[in-house]
Amino acid sequence: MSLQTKITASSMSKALEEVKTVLGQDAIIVATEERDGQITLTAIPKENSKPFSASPEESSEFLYPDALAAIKAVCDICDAHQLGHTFCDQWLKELSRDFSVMPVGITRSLAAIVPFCPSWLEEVSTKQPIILVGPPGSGKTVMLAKIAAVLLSQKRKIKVLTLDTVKAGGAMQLQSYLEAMNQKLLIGEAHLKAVLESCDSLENDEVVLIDTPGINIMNEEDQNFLYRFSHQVNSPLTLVLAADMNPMDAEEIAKNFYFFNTRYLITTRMDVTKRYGGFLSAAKACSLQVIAYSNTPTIGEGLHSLTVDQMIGYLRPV
Ligand SMILES: Nc1nc2c(ncn2[C@@H]2O[C@H](COP(=O)(O)OP(=O)(O)OP(=O)(O)O)[C@@H](O)[C@H]2O)c(=O)[nH]1
Ligand SMILES: [Mg+2]
Repeated sequence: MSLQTKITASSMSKALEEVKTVLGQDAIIVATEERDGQITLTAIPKENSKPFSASPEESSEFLYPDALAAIKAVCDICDAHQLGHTFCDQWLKELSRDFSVMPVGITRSLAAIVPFCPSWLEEVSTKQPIILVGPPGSGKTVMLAKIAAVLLSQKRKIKVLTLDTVKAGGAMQLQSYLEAMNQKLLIGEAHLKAVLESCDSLENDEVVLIDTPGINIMNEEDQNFLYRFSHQVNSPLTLVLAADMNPMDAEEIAKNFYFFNTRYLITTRMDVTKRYGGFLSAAKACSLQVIAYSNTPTIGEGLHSLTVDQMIGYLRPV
């Protein structure tokens, strides 16, 4: 039986509202269509989406002598990092599956509710462009330059496009980072089609990188841009979120981006906060794969993959 529902409305925001009313706040858009000024969204309820899985090795550092000590550790972490009740309840529920073996570890259960994908950058394929999206000022452009630097250091070739012709100096910012790496920058939507088409014929080691303007998801014009853009690129997008966002805002923003085929998450500014509830809540709410983090504005350093063990290390109180 198909659980897909089609909703048609005269604008994107009306269609989204209707989808949320009919299928709930967490509904997932699987297809979009625009015809005669009408928007049709095909959506499914959250529980029918495929979850990502992860089963990391348990680090001996994060083992607790018994179930009670492990429960206390998880509750303390959730408290310290402003991870809400839903997050905490789901983590504890998952943790309870590990109570039959002593000592009790807490990493497997975290990885079961937040998908970590630390090998992403090594495995990134020529066929799939890296497309960074996110709210204004979240660190997209600096992150794109960091990814470019890492790929070049791995002797891979890059093709870089920015669509940020909105912010004064937006393209120039990226251009100056790329000039330091002796790389060209393509600027503007006029190049998008050709760049996307080239993905099929690129050599194995070449990767397409696309930077986008800051998107305020509360703004209808920005929503329309994201709708058109995600439709045109037809590849999963990567959300860049600052780690110092509060968890409720981060989750709401992630849910809105998820509607538009956003499937990966990079967090920036890990150096300016000690509370990491924001991006973890966002990742869990939409099963976004956490692929990397940044902890400095300096381009040549501070792009790291993130394993679940490292995450627990960050979360545990010193
Ligand atoms: N401390 C710190 N600052 C960062 C980090 N990443 C980015 N920044 C700073 O955050 C600010 C915004 O970074 P950008 O890369 O320009 O952000 P953006 O998302 O491209 O911004 P818009 O294009 O305006 O939407 C800049 O001052 C960066 O230097 C980080 O990991 N740590
Ligand atoms: Mg930018």
